[in-house]
Amino acid sequence: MLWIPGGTFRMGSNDHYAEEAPVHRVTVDGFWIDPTPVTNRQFKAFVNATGYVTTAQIVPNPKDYPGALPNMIYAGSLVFTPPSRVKNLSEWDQWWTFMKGANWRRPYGPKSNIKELDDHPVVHVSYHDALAYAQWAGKELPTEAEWEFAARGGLDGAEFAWGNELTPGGRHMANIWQGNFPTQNTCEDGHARTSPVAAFPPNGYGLHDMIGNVWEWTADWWSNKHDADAPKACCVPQNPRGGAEAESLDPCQPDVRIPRKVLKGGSHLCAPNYCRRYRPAARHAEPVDTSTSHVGFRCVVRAKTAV
Ligand SMILES: [Ca+2]
Ligand SMILES: [Ca+2]
Repeated sequence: MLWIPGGTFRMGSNDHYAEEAPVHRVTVDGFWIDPTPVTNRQFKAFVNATGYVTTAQIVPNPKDYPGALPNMIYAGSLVFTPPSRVKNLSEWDQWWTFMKGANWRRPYGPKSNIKELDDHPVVHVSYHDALAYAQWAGKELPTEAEWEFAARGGLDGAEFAWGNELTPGGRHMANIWQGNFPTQNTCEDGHARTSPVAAFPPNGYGLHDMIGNVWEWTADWWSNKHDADAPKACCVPQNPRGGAEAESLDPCQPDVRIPRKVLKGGSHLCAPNYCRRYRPAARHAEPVDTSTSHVGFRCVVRAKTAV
């Protein structure tokens, strides 16, 4: 793991999506963080040691999903399935399939496997799965503030984890999407789906894949926007822990009572024409039970405060 010295930084952005605003100062203590997302090789060691079964491998309880069609209640996970054409960019079910039998060992469905993917990030992990791994490893999941501070790599206020240009000198700095999402993936960065961790340059703190490749779970409950900046330096929040669980529920799905956590960093599906979330300030709400082919995680260890 790598040590991230604590500090005060400007969290969020006023220049993109509403949920990233406002920019506000936050202080975090120093902590250790994994240099890459957790890989299939690492997750396999955890499952071999514990017999752990992931959320995607368990048939859901219909009581948790009022209104769900009975024929949609099965063990599976969301797999990105590129369509040949789309009607619009607002209906995501045109490119996401809740695929029976998809899970971390079978990332693209029952006939797929991870034989060649040992060094790729583990995917199809719910928040519960990420937390179970962290606890087994004697670690924790980062808060959103810790994650964003680490992702910025010491470049306070910069647009990207590496500076203010998406592809400085034409160089691809992260595994994202080039072309017209979701029908055309030109793969100029060399990867259509996940990439081996550390295939792209590290940021200023030596961390790989903070941006792109896979979204990463954080420990914080979702909130629709950030708090206002503190009026004085004395009042800057220290080690903030996100919003309230009850307020993280999805207002568009009032019958479903699954709280949502903050995802960070964007993924290989983030594209300039659709989802410009390949930035440290970007954030996304994800229900704790949901797993997909583009969400993974990494862990932290906090310095123990002297008693
Ligand atoms: Ca790519
Ligand atoms: Ca990432």
